[in-house]
Amino acid sequence: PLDGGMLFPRESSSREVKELNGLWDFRADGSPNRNEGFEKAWYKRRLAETGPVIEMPVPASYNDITQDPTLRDFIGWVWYEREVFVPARWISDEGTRVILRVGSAHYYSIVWVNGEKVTEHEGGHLPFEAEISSLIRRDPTKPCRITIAVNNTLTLETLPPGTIQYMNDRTRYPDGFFVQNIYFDFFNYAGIHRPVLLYTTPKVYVDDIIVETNFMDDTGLVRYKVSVQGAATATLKVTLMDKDGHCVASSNTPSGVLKVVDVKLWWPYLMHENPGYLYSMEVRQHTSTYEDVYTLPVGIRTVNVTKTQFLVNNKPFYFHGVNKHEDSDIRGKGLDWALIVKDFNLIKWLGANSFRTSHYPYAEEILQMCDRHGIVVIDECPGVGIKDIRSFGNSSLSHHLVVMDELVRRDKNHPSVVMWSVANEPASEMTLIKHTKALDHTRPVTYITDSNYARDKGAPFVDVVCVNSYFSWYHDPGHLEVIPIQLNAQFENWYGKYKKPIIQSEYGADALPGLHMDPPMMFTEEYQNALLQSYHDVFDQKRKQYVIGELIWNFADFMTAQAIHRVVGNKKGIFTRQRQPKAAAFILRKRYWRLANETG
Ligand code: GCB
Repeated sequence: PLDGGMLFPRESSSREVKELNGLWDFRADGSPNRNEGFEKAWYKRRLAETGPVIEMPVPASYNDITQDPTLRDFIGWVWYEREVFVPARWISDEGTRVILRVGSAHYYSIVWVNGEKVTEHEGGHLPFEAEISSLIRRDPTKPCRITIAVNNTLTLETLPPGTIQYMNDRTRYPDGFFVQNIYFDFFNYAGIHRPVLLYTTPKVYVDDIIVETNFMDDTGLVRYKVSVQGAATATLKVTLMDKDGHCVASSNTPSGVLKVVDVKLWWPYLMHENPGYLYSMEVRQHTSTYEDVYTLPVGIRTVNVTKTQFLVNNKPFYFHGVNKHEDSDIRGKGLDWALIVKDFNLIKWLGANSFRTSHYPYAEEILQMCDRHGIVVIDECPGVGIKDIRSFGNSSLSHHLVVMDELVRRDKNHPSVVMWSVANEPASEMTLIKHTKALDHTRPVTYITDSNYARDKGAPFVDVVCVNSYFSWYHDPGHLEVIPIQLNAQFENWYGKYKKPIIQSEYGADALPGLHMDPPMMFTEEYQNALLQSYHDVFDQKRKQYVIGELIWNFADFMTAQAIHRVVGNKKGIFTRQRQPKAAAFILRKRYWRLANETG
């Protein structure tokens, strides 16, 4: 169980937010043991006083920002620092809590304020924060110096895991040479990937809200629980408002059920003329001295799974969507609003109604857009590349469980999130699935498999079977004619054994944009088209039975480690990395709009 909530920082009449995005001072610790920063306590003084610094944008991966190949491929600690003036009113008002929050940093982070350590956090993709009120009050005349050291080393204890391999043969490798082995297929981007900010709350504050929704006939039911910190008793007022700001239900207890007459349900994109309907739940709590207001968007919907169907609001939902990555030129995995909005426009243009957050939790800002636009999400944790590590042991599993705790804590209230994925192609699943089900009884749980249906250890425990397959690509390369028989067999075997609905969670082929051949050959746009179409023919036979979705691998080309099977990254995108369509994008567009009309 985690300590406290992790509500997304929002401004309100009682809360202020100050973004610290922009240019930070930066230095990679290139010393042989990567430990000079700690030995010389770089956090104690300004970073520029302990050695050379460069300017580094936040949020962004640092890898592609400079012309230096050692920084692109750097493994170890990097140091970020910036100074900020904290508004005097925040400091002088003893009733104000000031919290420093990092949206995500990749992977291990330690944070100091004015040379004093305030927190550390293991793992990327998820937020962490520290209250720094007393620290900034100690010397209110000084600007506040924030130092963040981030280490991207992956080991058997991290998620995703990796190994460090030292090459000690001095006839073949330079002194100190080592490599970071990874077991996943995307570039190991690092740095501060999401916004860093300061925000305030009053001393007595709304710490967490849990919302579960349901409906009966025309009445929506919002079961909620509010936790308040900082006072034994506080008066609470919970108001649910519709889009026009009209109160539709209210209460004054910390937990309860709000009843909404003539409910407007949250519907997926293309399933309803008004998708993504959100109410606002205003939680207002006060004591004689403090008042705090936090407003949470709430979508009222249900999710259920039968033997053959996935139901949203009791209606069959067919996933026609994409797998994504947080990935783009220059900024790597750094949050970028222009990219986010462009991607949503492309998703809608495609007629896609869903995506899977392969292979890690995406920014909350993205999930909020999904809530608003009705894009359905399979929310995946960073459990990727764990099958290939034979010695994958308990220490990693216990960290994996904590990551699931943090993921559910962060994303539990998003109506767009309809299912948790505990891992991609893992080796040991059962504990994770049970743990996640205990954390959230309202959502189905899955993991993504590519293993043999007969040997699979996790399938008996999941609600939905998610299968990746690459027929006529990794298997029988160049032989498109195997797809009908192999894909049919795949579906029949999995369904036959487990009697659970199936999502084709990955399928696809690399295509270099502009490369053409007819008859099709691998890596041409024609081959990608032909492969997708063969898959689609089988989907169409099975989708009326128990196949409940298809997610193309991948929405866009993305960067990977250098390898002989990757030509500047993975090219299975239907869009290029710059988000221009390949021929396959038009095939999927036609198909998805047809599916939307048939099933929507
Ligand atoms: C997979 C992985 C994905 C890879 C993809 C590929 O099964 O889940 O991360 O990128 O195959 O293209 O090889």
